[in-house]
Amino acid sequence: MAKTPTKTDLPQGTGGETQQRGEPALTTNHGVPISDNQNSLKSGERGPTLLEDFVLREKIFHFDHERIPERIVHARGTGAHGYFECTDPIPELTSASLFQEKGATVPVFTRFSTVAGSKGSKDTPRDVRGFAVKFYTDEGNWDLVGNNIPVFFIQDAMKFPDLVHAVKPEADRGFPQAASAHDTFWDFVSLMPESMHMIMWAMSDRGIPRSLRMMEGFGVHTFRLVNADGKSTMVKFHWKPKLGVQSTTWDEAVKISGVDPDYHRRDLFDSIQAGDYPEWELGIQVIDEDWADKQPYDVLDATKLVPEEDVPVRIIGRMVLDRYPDNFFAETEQAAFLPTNVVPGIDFTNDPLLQGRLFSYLDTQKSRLGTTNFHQIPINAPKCPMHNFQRDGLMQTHVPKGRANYEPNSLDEAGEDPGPRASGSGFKTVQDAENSGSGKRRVRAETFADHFSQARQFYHSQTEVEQTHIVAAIVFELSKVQLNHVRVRVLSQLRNIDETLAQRVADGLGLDLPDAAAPAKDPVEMKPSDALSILKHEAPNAGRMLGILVADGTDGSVVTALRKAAEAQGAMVKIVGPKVGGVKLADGDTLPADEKVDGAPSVLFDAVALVLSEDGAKQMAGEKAAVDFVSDAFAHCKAIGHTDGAAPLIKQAGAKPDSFFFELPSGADALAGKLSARNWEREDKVKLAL
Ligand code: HDE
Repeated sequence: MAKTPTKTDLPQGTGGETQQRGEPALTTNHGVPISDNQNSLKSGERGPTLLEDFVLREKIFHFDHERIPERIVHARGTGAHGYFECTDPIPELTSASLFQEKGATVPVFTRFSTVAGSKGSKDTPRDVRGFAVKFYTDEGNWDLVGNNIPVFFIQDAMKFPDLVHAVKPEADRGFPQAASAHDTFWDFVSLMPESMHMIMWAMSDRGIPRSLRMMEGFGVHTFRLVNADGKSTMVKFHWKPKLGVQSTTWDEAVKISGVDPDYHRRDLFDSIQAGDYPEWELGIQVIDEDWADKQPYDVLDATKLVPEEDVPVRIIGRMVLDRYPDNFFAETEQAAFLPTNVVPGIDFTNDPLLQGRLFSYLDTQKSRLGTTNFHQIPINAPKCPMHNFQRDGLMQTHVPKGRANYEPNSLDEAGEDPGPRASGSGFKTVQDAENSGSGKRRVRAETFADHFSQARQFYHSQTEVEQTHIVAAIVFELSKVQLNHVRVRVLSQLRNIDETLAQRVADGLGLDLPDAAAPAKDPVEMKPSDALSILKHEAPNAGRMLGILVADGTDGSVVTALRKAAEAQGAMVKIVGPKVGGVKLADGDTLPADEKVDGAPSVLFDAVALVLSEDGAKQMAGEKAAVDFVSDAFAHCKAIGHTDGAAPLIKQAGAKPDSFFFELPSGADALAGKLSARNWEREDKVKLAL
C-alpha cells in the first residue's frame, strides 16, 4: 500500500496553502474548495497546462479585469470615513434632517483628490484639490462635492471639456503629467479671462497644500436651503480645518513628490491610525438676495466668491474623519459622488456651472463603474430605506419580491404587496428660484462680465510673501510654456489684475510688457479681504512634525526635551539618523532611529533639530543627505534647533543663523512654538522663490 505523502514528499509548493490554524478554506468564486494554490494542472510533470484547469482560468480571468477606468478628472485621491455633528441647528433656514438637532450626527465618507493627474501620479503637484463629502442622512445621501478653492476656472459647463483637455497631458505627446505648467493650459486660460481669478488662487500657495488636514473646503456654487414652510435662502458652504490652513513651498512640493509621492495620503492614514482625527467646521454664508443684487458680481457666477468680511461664515457643524477604509478599491475607488444627491431642505441655484454638473456626474459613473446599479455598491448605498420600481440592469444585487414593478397598480386589492408610493413630504424643487428670464436662450448674463475685480482683490489681499509666491509660480509655469504668444497673452491679462504683478512676471520671464487685454467690463476696486490670505492667520502647531537629526555621541536628554516640547504643542517627532538601527548616545545608551537620513529629507518635516556632538556633526558634514537636510530646511525658511556641537554641519550646509535658529536644549519650547511658522525673510537670500 502506498504510504501517505509527508510534506517533503509533495511537489514543490503544495504544502504552503493547506489549512493550518482553522483559517477559512480557500475556494473558487463559486465556493468550490481549492486543494492547491501553487501549481496549475498539467498534462504530465513537464507537460503543457490544460484548458480544463478552471481554478487557474478563473484566477487569471478575474485578475485581468481588476482595473476600472480612472476618473476623467480627480483621478488621484484618498478618502476616509467619519461623522458630521450638528453644533448649531438651522431649522429656520432648512428642513434638512441633519441640521435640526444640536449634537445629532450622521456618518460621512470624504474623498480628497488632485484634479489633473492620473491615479498613479503624485500627491503634491501644483493643482486644485477636490474635497467631496457624502453625508448618509436618514432622508438619503447628500453629496457636497467641492474643492479647496472657493471659485472655479469657468462660468459655464459648456467650457469644461475644453478646460480639462487643455490642462491634461498634451494630446500629441502624452505629457506633462499632473502639471498645469505647459502650453495648452496657459493657451486656453489666456484666451478665457474669466479664469484669471481662479488662476490667482491656483498659483498661490493654496495650490500646494502642506496636508489634506490643513486645507479649507468650499462648495463653490451658491446653493439654496429650503425651510419647512418652503422659504428658500441662498447659501455658500465652507469647511474650516481645525489645524488651520498651511502650504508647502514650491521647492518642497517638487522634492516631496520625489521622496514621497504618497505624502498626503500617508499623512491622512497616519494621523487617523494615531487617533489624531482630522477635523473641520462646516460653515455657511447666508446671502440676502436684495444685497446680492447690489454687488458688482453675480452670486450665480462660480468664478466669484462672496467676501467673508461682507457675509460672515456662520459655523453650524463639524466633521471628524476617524476611520480609514478597510479596502481602498472597494470604498475610495468605487465611491461615486453626485452633486444631484441633495436631500429635502437643500436645493440648487441656476449657476450654469452647477447646472451642467447636475447631469455629468450621474453619466460618468456608468462608464467608470460599468452599471446603472452603482448605487448598490456599499460605499454609495444610502443608509436609510430605499424603495422604487427601477429594476434589473447589469450587476443587479437586489432581489425584489412580487409583481409590483410599475405604478399605479391595484395589486393590494388582490392582497399583494403594491410597492412604494411617492409621499407629499418628499423632495420638492424650490418654487421661488431666481428668475432666469423668459424663454430658453444660450446666453451669458451681463452680470457675469467682470472677470478681474476679484482676481485683483485676491492679489491685493495677500501678504508680500504670498504675492511673491504667485509671481514665482506664474513665472515658473510660463517658462515651461513654449509658445511665446501665449506667454504674452497671459501678461496682457495680468495687467488687468495688477500692473506690478504683470511687470514682475514680465521681468521674471525677460519679456516686455504688452498692451493690456481689453476687459469685457472694467474692474472695480474691492476692499482687500484678510480671509483670502493664508499667512495673515497664525496656524496652530498641532499635527506638525519635527525631524530630529542625531548621530553617535548625541545627548539623549536634549532629544527627550524636544519630544516633550513638541508633544506639548500636539505635534509629533521623528528621529533621523545615519542608520535606522540607531545611534550610540553620549551616555552609552542606544537611540533607535525612525528613518535613515537619505530616506527622510527635511522636506518631510515642518521644522528640524540638529542634536549633534561636534564629532557627530563632523561625521554628518561628510554625508550629502545630511548636508541637504540642513540646507533645504534653511532654504525652505524652517525653524532650526541646534546644539553647540552642530556648528560644523550648519557651516557645511551654508546656513546662516538668524532669528529662526534656536539653541538647544534651552530653546526647545521656542522651536516647538515655531513648527507651523516660516522665516520668510530668508527667501530673499536663498532666491529659491524668485
Ligand atoms: Fe467635477 N467632475 N465637474 N467639479 N469634481 C468629476 O465625476 C464636472 C467641478 C469635483 O472624489 C467627475 O465621478 C463638470 C466644480 C470633485 O470622486 C465628472 C464640471 C467642482 C470631483 C466631473 C465640473 C468640482 C469631481 C469625474 C463643470 C468644485 C471628485 C469623476 C460643469 C465645486 C469627486 C466623477 C470624487 C469629479 C464633471 C466642475 C469638484 C466628470 C462637467 C466647479 C471634488 O463627472
